[in-house]
Amino acid sequence: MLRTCHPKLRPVLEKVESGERLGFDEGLVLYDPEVPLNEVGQLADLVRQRLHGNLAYYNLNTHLNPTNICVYRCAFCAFRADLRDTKGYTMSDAQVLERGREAVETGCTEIHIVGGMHHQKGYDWYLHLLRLLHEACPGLHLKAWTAVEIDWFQFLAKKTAREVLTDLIAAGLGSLTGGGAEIFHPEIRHRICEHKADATRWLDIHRTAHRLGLRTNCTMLYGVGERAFHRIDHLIRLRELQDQTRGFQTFVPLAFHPKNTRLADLPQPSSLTDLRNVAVSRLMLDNIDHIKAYWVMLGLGTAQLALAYGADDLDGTVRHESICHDAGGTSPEILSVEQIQQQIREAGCEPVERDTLYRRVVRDPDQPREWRVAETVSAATAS
Ligand code: V47
Repeated sequence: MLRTCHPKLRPVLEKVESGERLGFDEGLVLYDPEVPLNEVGQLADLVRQRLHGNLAYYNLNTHLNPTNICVYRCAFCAFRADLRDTKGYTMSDAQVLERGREAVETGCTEIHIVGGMHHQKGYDWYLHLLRLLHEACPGLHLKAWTAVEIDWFQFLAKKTAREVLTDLIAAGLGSLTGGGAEIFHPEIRHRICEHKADATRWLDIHRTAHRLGLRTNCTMLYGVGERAFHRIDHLIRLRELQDQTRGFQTFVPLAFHPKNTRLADLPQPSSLTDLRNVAVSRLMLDNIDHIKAYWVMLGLGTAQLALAYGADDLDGTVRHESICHDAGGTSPEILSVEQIQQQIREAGCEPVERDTLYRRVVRDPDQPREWRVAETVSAATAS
């Protein structure tokens, strides 16, 4: 382990080595620019190895954004459109089904569904989309919607979160994505997305989902003008909910892409900032199993490096991603299985294909599109 370290990091190091939880002020130390990134990274890597040994996870997935038309005007979003914008679209049932079929044919285990809050589409349309996909592709895990969408569905249907989630589960929902969390602190949230679900709503919806037995993910969007204390506040709010429910599977730090957004004058976070966020999240979120280095947002090189800074998951092969690419993201549109495995191997880890719920996936090499779940991949089986 670290023989010498920056004096400010010493008390944090002792706590991490003895497995003690870090507090708010220790989180701030991790973000202190005087504290070398490589030291914070080594601490995070120690925690990652304790949890996952040498394993790093990926899945085969595709994205589906049924519409980009959205009532909200989040300052960081380049994806959304107004109804009459030339780039505005809403997919037909046939297009949605085609996306599901393509996912099955390419061996995907998961479809990641998010989109705009379309003011001319009723609650029934969103339910119908899940039913359609679930009936046509029953083996595909539908990881769908953010808490912000659930909040919108509640408004449309005049139902509680529990009622909405129960309807969605009956229609085929498998889990919730972690999007829409942005930065919880009102000083920032009110500047970048004042009208949509606030931190309390976002957290309450995930709490309700967890109590219904749904697993969910969680995110933080950084680089939108927030400071270190806003990020630590965000991470601690997630950690507190996780203490109550244990329903979060993975945390995804999302690097802001400014192009085509109302925050276009902000710089895109550097790779060093990306790596520090990965490492700090691994160290602060001691009760969330996985930290995802989402290569689409981080770029392939940084995502690969992140596997040595606390991350243990690269997300998936991905195709049809729009949110990051509309905002100037230059990552490839898709990775092949061989490419994502190669990324992981080059980082010195052993690639493990997982399903959305982090169960190991097994495939017959002669029938690569077919798959089955083998066992739960957990800390206990990792080393
Ligand atoms: O909710 C929007 C963010 C999220 C931009 O759950 C932006 O496993 C950067 O949540 N620059 C959507 N970020 C993506 C997301 C996600 C991705 C991968 C895996 C999972 C998971 C979740 O992206 C949005 C918002 O927070 N976002 N615009 C932008 N310009």
